[in-house]
Amino acid sequence: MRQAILQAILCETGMKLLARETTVAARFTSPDQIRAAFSAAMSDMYRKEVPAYGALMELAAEVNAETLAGDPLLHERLDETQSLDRICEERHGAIRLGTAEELSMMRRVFAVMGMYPVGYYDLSTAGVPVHSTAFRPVGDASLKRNPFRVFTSLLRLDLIADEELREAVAEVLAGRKIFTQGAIELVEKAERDGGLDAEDAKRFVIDVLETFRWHDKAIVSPDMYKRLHDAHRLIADVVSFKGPHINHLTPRTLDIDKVQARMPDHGIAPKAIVEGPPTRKCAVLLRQTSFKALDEAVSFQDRDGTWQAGSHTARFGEIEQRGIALTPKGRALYDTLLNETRARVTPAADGSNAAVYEAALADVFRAFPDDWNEIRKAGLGYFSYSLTGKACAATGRKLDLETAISEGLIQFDPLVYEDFLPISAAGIFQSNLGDDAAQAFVASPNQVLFERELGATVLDEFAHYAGIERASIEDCVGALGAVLAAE
Ligand code: OOG
Ligand code: NI
Repeated sequence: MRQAILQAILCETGMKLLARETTVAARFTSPDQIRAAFSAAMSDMYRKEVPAYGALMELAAEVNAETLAGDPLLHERLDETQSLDRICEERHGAIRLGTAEELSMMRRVFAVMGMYPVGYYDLSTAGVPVHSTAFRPVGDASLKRNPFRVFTSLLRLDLIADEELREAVAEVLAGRKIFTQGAIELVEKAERDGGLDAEDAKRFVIDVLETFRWHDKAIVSPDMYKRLHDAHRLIADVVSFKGPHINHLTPRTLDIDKVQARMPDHGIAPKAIVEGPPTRKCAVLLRQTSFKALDEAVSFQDRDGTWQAGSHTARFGEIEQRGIALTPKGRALYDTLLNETRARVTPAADGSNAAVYEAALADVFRAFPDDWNEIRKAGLGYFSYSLTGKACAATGRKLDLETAISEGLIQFDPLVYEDFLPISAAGIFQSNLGDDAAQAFVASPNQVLFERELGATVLDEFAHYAGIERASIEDCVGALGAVLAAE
């Protein structure tokens, strides 16, 4: 039954993962293991390159330990539902790509690590000329093993009005190779053989890491950099370098307000406000804050071959707190309330009205229930159901879910939101691209174009959460030996 539901719910990519899990022979290193190794290697690299990231990781670990010590119940529930190990290991990163070829190759690279494109994010509405997806593990076991995600954006050349510039950009991008030959060969090998052995997996991690590395020598002239930068800072960031440097890595915290408040004590200047929903008892979706991008020394080669010193700002740090995944109904309520708040107070980039914004946010969000059972009963969030262990004479009995819950046979826990939020993402982009970076683009979501560039469809996040929820109910009912009555 569970298999049937999963088959109905998971799209193409998810199915490939399931098929793969059942066919992979023991001689291969599992995609989950490769992903965990890659995430750790990336974190080590970024920590060396951006020391403030290390400081933020330490701060997050300190706050997480304190939060758990102060709340034994939280400790117990986390252990049961998502595991502490997972939270300490957890992080996401982001990259920005220039061409469809880069994006589709990146999809194949991530697939070797068990990461699949989930969701479509249009950021043109928020003044950033990109559209994006998140590559992440999709199965429950894979997420538990290591939930590393990479928010991946593709530059929208079609949104650059200046035709001459558009052509110059296309020419620079066509000339660069962001993957090593070794990485390409290993991807082809993994696709052909159905996996990589331990030795190849190790080489794969080392080779793929090269694509994400920072380069302090630009591939464009100082003049070209200026033209790109004047068109949009993001365009300069995507086009001027040999590869799509990882631009941030984000640890997960259990108390983002504490981290935001303590950042200055650790020598980190946070952005003005925390993006996303307000502080609540029952955390929903995703709350994020970041520190400003560093001004880094970069050299540019002139036409006569001489190198000129300059600088570029791109890399920053971010922290996130994750809450429950919302249903379409819950998400619509979230979007309405966020829009209402922003119609009342638009947060200023300099932080001058941060307190007023936060008060308005808290006030408007009182319309969103702050109790798990209320959220569940109103159909606003997704939950995972499990047996409480209470003995029951349920065999053959017709049982509905609510009765099973009220009789104490079945319990529910919120499903963690594993994805991103476009308005928050735009706020994160803006805070590190510079406050003057937003430009008015014609709102033009184009998922069809994105999927063509990607060479695959993206997984629908809502269908995915609904499938996990439904499968957990079927499991409980099956284990109770009962027949779930229609409600
Ligand atoms: C991506 C910004 C989006 C998030 O956490 O919402 C993001 C970028 O700056 O490239 O990472
Ligand atoms: Ni991020």
